[in-house]
Amino acid sequence: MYRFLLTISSISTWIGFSLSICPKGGIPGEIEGSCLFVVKLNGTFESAKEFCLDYDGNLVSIKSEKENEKVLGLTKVLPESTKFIWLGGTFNGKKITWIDGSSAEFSALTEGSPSGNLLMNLTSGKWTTSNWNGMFPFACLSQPQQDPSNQPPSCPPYSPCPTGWVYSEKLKQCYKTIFNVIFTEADEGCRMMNSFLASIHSDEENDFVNDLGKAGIIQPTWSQVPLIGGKRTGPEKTDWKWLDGTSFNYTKWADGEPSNNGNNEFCLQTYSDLMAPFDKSAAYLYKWNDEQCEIRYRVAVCKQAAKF
Ligand SMILES: [Ca+2]
Repeated sequence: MYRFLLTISSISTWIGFSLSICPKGGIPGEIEGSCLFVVKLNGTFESAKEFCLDYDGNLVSIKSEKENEKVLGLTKVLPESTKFIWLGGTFNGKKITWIDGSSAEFSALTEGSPSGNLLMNLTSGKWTTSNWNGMFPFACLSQPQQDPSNQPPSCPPYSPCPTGWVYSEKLKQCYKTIFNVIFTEADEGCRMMNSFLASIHSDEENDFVNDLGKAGIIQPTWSQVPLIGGKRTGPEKTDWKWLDGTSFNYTKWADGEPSNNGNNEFCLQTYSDLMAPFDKSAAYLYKWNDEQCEIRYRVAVCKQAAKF
């Protein structure tokens, strides 16, 4: 779907009509060609900002009551327990500044709010502020694609990966870590970025993904080591698939795994760090464990093919 939209986008800019990169669930923004969408991942203000940049956009700015209603409407896809989302502005105690440079004539900020980054209260639609590094879902506003005829001559793309992704030249793949996710959020988050939770096909790739996902400390519990893109399809040890559809032709199971404890271990993680529950034994390091999908993982690794 995403690739399809990109293709439409390049053709339509060529014929002088603009269309932005708009993930599933996105709706047109106020400016023609812009796209407004809500991201279900929990992120800090900074990581949310970075996520929107990948879409050639910013955390959303709100210029009218109508836009405020639009954003609030989009948040209906979020779990009911979600109380706030990040908006793309900061309040210094006197005035709001939007990241994208929009004018701050409209405001729904609750009176008496302290300085901090803007959050929308999903019960009231009013805004509040946060000056601590909380994790919340967020809304992005991507910009219309520029008409190439108005642009200076372009250089060839300098990176085989989108901004914020890590490139492996040997593997010809791009990788990105996302944080604080259960499986469904991670799966959806990767897909929104035109990728999948990572599959692993060689010792080299296994090392790369583990290096990327490690915290560098002895981990006290399973939720702290990375979630990757394997999914159990049945009760047998060999009943596994990769979400990206590639062949499950390489495995790196830790001793006694996959154990399918309680017949409820349908997801796959890799011990990127030493694990305190195993007496810190290095025998498990960089090896895999089947685990429950509902655990909130500290980190998950997404993967997509490099552009060149
Ligand atoms: Ca297990």
